Amino acid sequence: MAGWDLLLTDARIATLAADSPDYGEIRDGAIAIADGCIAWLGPGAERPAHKSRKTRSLGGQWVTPALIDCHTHLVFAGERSQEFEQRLEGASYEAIAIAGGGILSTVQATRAASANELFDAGLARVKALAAEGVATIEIKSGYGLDVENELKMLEVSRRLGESTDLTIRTTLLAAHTVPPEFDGKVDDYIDLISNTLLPEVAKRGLADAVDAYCESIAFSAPQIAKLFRQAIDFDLPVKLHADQLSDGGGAELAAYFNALSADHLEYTSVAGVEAMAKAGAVAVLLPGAFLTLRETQQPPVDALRKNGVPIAVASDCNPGTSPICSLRTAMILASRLFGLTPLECIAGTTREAARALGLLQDRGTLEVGKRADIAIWNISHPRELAYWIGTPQLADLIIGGHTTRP
Ligand code: DI6
Ligand code: FE
Repeated sequence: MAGWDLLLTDARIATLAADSPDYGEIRDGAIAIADGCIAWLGPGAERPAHKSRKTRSLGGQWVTPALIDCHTHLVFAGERSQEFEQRLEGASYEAIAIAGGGILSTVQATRAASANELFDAGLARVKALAAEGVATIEIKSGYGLDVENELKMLEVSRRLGESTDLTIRTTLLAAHTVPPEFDGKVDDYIDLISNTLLPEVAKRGLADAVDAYCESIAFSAPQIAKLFRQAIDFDLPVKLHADQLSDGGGAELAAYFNALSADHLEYTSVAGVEAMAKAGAVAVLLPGAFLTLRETQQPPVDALRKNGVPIAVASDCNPGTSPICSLRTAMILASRLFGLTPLECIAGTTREAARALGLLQDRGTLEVGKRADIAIWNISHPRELAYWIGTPQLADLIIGGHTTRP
């Protein structure tokens, strides 16, 4: 055997492994890393005698799986503080969208921006997330809304993955809203996405999944079903913005297509939750959007728990409904606004977020064989990660076995 590359000793490990109780704590633990993966992990006293090129004592610091932000729209140009102000003066998100503002104003800015401008703006946001311990980020398109600009957004997202140590997963969200060119011709737009854009995206390997916005101000269930059938033909998994502003049967639609996740879910019914449970879809809760839209309708957290639906938490970083480039803030808000326990918040940004991206087999928990994506914290218990507001607690971030200083 070639030996280990790095050995972490004297660690308090929260493995978050699904079959461990609570945080999966290992006291006085050690983690051995080889070829970017966890080669051994357990109580230090049981560690096999094995050579390691480097050894680092953590002096009792806590480690968790690196965090995963499984729902963001962080590649965009411009900002929407004016719309934020309008909403506080009484206008609703839907009314602003219908009047041509909302998502469409970001579409205008994003179309006008060069790939390099979008890259620079995206990189700053990726770095902000990494500074809090995030090593994997999902980024959606959806502010281009034509072939050229959706491809531009996805290419920029791929470049962010190639230019940083982080893993970036990309999602085609061309069905985010109807572009002005297709006003009154929604079915034609769905055809363009399904028959022209999607095949090109699949051919060039630019997306890892396909998403859509199921809402009265966006797309109907039959329109999305048409797109999802095509996605599945191209072997792309689907996910859905579901029941955010009204119960449009989004959870049921996502379940029908075996979606990786259904996201938002404020208005989802118990029947929708049951359908998700049967399909094994993850519920991605987005408290940043709930807070910013000053929503009062709570997602059905108790029904999700009762039915055993896995719950993930994400930032939804976007300029309209969640101008929050901080996964720690999303965890904190999920505890305060939705009543998630600290353990649910942490599992929701590690294990369940990995599950929501279809990546649980190689990340999201600290277990032998998984990627060595490890966050080292200055805390006395992991529950503090959902407790302190505005307190940086990351000591170090190891990605693929290497220390990364974002
Ligand atoms: N729901 C959201 O919260 C974001 N997209 C979506 O479908 C909002 C995107 C935006 O307003 O720019
Ligand atoms: Fe979103």
